[in-house]
Amino acid sequence: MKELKAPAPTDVILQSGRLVANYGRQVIIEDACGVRVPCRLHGRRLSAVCGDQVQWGYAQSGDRTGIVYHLLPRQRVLSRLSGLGTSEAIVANLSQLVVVAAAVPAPDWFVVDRYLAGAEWSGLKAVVVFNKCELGLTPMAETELLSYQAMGYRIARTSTRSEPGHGALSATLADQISVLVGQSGTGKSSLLNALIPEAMAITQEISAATEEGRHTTTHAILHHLKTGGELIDSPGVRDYSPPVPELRHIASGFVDLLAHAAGCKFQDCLHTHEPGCAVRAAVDDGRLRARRYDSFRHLLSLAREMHERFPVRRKGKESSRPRE
Ligand SMILES: Nc1nc2c(ncn2[C@@H]2O[C@H](COP(=O)(O)OP(=O)(O)OP(=O)(O)O)[C@@H](O)[C@H]2O)c(=O)[nH]1
Ligand SMILES: [Mg+2]
Ligand SMILES: [Zn+2]
Repeated sequence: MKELKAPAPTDVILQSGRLVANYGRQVIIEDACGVRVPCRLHGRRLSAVCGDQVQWGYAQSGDRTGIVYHLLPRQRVLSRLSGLGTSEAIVANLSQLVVVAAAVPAPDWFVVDRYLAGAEWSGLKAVVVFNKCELGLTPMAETELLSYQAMGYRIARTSTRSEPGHGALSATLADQISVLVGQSGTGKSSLLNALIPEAMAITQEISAATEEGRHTTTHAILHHLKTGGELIDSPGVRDYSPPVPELRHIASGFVDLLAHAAGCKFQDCLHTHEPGCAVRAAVDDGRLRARRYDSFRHLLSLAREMHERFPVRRKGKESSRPRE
């Protein structure tokens, strides 16, 4: 279908707003008074995500649908690594990532680790939620949660079916701009509905055959919390990787690993095979969990593969230099 040509922005009285839902070229903007207005994006090159601050206006007086003309600069974005090795924004202008795992579907802790690494690289706070607690926690799940807590992340055990409910989660959300992320079917939309009943987000049972979620939520939508702050529900994933930085910076996504890296003999140690690596020593004597180290190695391999497949000009050569 041929796209209608929108008038030049100079003809239009522009207003500030925030994009609160994105359905491709069709979006919902919240204006300065909190009114939600259906809009479409101007031109094909403009691409916006939930949370974006925008400038929009009506092309003609009497129009019911507005047009978004400009995006304002983004702060703290949740992005993912695309198949072409590029960074794709998912949600913009956040303060906090809420990573939801659950008793079912079986938790993929590597996915949780990668969200946490992404949060570190984007300067976002992070909370780890374990939902469907009334079904019980395996010893492995308990160990993982306590280990995230020991790293400094806030954790919350929740259930939308029974006590302890979602009180601990609610406290972590006040005055934050948070996004719920994680595997499909962990109960992100159910938690949103428990916290904000007016949200009326669609939820759906996980598949009995595969014990995986059915990817029920298809678009990110922002909702206001009564406690102050906002909560964004987002589509669940099967897998996730953040955009990968230079190899030597991968360790900064793993706060427990980074705590040991200062003791490595080489300043730009990659913690794989270098002599005098304090990180590997910590894994060997049990001070650093082997599963987290494996997670780090997976992300390092992915980064290496991406840098080889999609080379970019990088400053300096990665080399090992002894500490001064
Ligand atoms: N037993 C139990 N089931 C829950 C709980 N919370 C949610 N569920 C169920 O889990 C299923 C999936 O919930 P959703 O809220 O749709 O999950 P989601 O994470 O939003 O899924 P996607 O939108 O696909 O990412 C539904 O059948 C919910 O009723 C809980 O605390 N306990
Ligand atoms: Mg959902
Ligand atoms: Zn090292």
